[in-house]
Amino acid sequence: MEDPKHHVVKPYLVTRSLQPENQETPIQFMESDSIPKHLFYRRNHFSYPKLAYSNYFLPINGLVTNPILVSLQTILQLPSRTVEIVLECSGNKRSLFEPKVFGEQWKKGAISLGVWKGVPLRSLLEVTGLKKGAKEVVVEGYDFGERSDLDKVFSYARSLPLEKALHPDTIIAYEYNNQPISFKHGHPLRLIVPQWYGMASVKWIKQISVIASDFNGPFQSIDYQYYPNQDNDNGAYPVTTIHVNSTIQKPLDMAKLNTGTHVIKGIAWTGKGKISKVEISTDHGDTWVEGKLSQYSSNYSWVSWTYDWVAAKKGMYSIMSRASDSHGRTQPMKPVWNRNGYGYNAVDRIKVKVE
Ligand SMILES: Nc1nc2c(c(=O)[nH]1)N[C@H]1C(S)=C(S)[C@@H](COP(=O)(O)O)O[C@H]1N2
Ligand SMILES: [Mo]
Repeated sequence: MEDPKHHVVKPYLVTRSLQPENQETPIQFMESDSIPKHLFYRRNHFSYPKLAYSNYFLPINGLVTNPILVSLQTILQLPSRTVEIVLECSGNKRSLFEPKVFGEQWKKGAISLGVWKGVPLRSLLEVTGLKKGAKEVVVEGYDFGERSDLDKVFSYARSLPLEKALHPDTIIAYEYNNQPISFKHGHPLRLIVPQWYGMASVKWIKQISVIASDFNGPFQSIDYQYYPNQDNDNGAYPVTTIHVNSTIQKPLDMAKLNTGTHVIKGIAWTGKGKISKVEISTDHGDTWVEGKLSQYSSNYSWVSWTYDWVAAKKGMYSIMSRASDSHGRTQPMKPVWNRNGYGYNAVDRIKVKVE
């Protein structure tokens, strides 16, 4: 007898670059509401860091009354918090911008969903206390390297305004989906910032510092800014909250289908409130019908949606999905173009041929 296990067909990460390693989740083939760690997209600016966990301590310093050096053991013993979040790279769907922009040419899979467990950053800042004038909390990772635009070595570091740093759901995470975070996703500790694009969720935390001014590291003041213009930096503003968005998972783009009923399905998510509706169009956006939304599994998760489409006539169809959230935000027909290609959230579209 043949072992049927030999014929199980599985999805894999899709490689965008190897050095550093950037890979996307095969989002079209994700059925569940949680992405297993081996299919979680990977976004790195540098080579993976080398660090010794055996004697890992986390320093928290700067404008605090009691600077501390916390051990991993101590962190694991503090009261924990669990958050299920959509982590989306702000460059997700960058390849769809027109005119095209430079950078990782992500398709639709620089996004994942799963459960993180850790200690609220707030709890640690309650231990250290904050001095007067404290404005931002800088989180630095262990990874570092050169940048093409500056002749110095930088580590990956980002700051949060105090308000976001002190939100109870902003956590220093040590587990993903009930297991220690895997190395490539930030072991032993990574920051998790719900509702903000992924750049905020710093992996491999080396140090946390409280500062009195706006942090101006290059991953904050040069990268992760929306630059509206091609030739100058006028009007730049920082990338923060995730835009309202949706992705069609089925059918696949350019699929050939029979006449008959087909389930159109996908996911929708937002960084503000919740998804209130997803509309689907099968006629180039002339008419729209509401899809059926699944239950929210938690405050910050995505929702799945479906629509039973009766494809009666042969021909080519353009299928679109358009999500709206409880803050009155709706996906625009055209994306807001910006030089670095962040925050793409135009209505999602595919084409199919019914024959
Ligand atoms: N230390 C460090 N943290 C980082 C990054 C990085 O390159 N180094 N990339 C950021 C970006 S841009 C994203 S989208 C997420 C990706 O997290 P993942 O690789 O676990 O998917 O991590 C963020 N945190
Ligand atoms: Mo990202």
